[in-house]
Amino acid sequence: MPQSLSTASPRGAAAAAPRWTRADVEALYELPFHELIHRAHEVHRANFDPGTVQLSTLLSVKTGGCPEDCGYCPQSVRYDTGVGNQKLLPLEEVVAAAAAAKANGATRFCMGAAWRGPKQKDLEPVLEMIRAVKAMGLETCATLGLLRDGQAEQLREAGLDYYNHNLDTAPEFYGEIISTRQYEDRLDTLEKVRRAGLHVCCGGIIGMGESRSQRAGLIAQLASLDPPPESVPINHLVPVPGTPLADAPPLDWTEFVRTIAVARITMPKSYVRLSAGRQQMHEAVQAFCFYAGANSIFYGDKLLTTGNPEAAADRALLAKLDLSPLG
Ligand code: SAM
Ligand code: DTB
Ligand code: SF4
Repeated sequence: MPQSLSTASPRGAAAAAPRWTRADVEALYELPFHELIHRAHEVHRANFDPGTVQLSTLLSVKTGGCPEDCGYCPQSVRYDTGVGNQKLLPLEEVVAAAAAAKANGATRFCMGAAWRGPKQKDLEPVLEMIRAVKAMGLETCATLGLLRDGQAEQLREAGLDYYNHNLDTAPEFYGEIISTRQYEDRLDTLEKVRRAGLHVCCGGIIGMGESRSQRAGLIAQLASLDPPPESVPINHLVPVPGTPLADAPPLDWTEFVRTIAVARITMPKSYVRLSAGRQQMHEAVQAFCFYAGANSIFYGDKLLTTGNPEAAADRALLAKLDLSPLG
């Protein structure tokens, strides 16, 4: 067993910026299932209150009509998914949704737009939304695609706390899922976000037909960002009819739980979000994910265009598991 596995720390743990190689991460995946989630839970307890889960509510402020060709995404203009091309939501609707999210117990409000990236004229009204949501006492998050120079700074000045921008999969699998942009473009935006002083929310999608080694490649990339993202959304593919990944091969649930555990061990101080795909996931699997170190969820009956468990059902699930929302 490599040295790194006996201590649940990466090679060169004494160095300022630990790096996880793909081989290190693959070795974690290979551990016996219960050994892996036991280790992940220990790391979780050493870094977080294991009885607390952070709640983020999503709102799609600009839905559909996206020129990109991401093979998983119902919002691409290239796929016939029944998602139309809608205009940017008016500020009042966003404020009303944020107020409802806050009243329901969410602490963070995430605004998503189906853009390759915002033009300056697109950004202005989103800055207004961020100012308004921030003034309500919520943490703010936005996911708007690739950013140009200066845009991350404008978002920060408007009161944005987190920018979500996912690497989605391993570098060598990326080209099989998306052709309209490169992995490097995503890394470049993440760098801009970090330099502007925003918190980084960056994760990926599991279950797109990638191999275990490619799942490990994604986690190694995320864990090697310097510093690692504060928030790591692990999405289970929601297969949407009309998208190229509608018939992706099913993923065994243990592989998803392993991914959560591996994310927890390699990014011990990050919030690991059990993200898309919970509506299709048995509660028992979600419970395993929480035990393995997931400590954040999307909360509210909709993700961007697809469903999510009802808020009341999630409150009941958390209560059954004696988990409390982060206040
Ligand atoms: N357009 C922006 C972008 O691509 O960064 C922001 C919105 S985009 C919908 C945000 C993320 O949603 C994607 O990076 C992907 O991880 C996730 N996502 C989209 N469709 C999904 C699906 N069918 N299942 C799981 N996750 C999905
Ligand atoms: C993330 O990692 N997952 C969220 C959020 N960031 C923006 C989006 C999930 C989208 C699932 C498909 C849909 O609802 O359209
Ligand atoms: Fe567009 Fe984002 Fe969907 Fe890709 S994931 S098609 S960039 S909305």
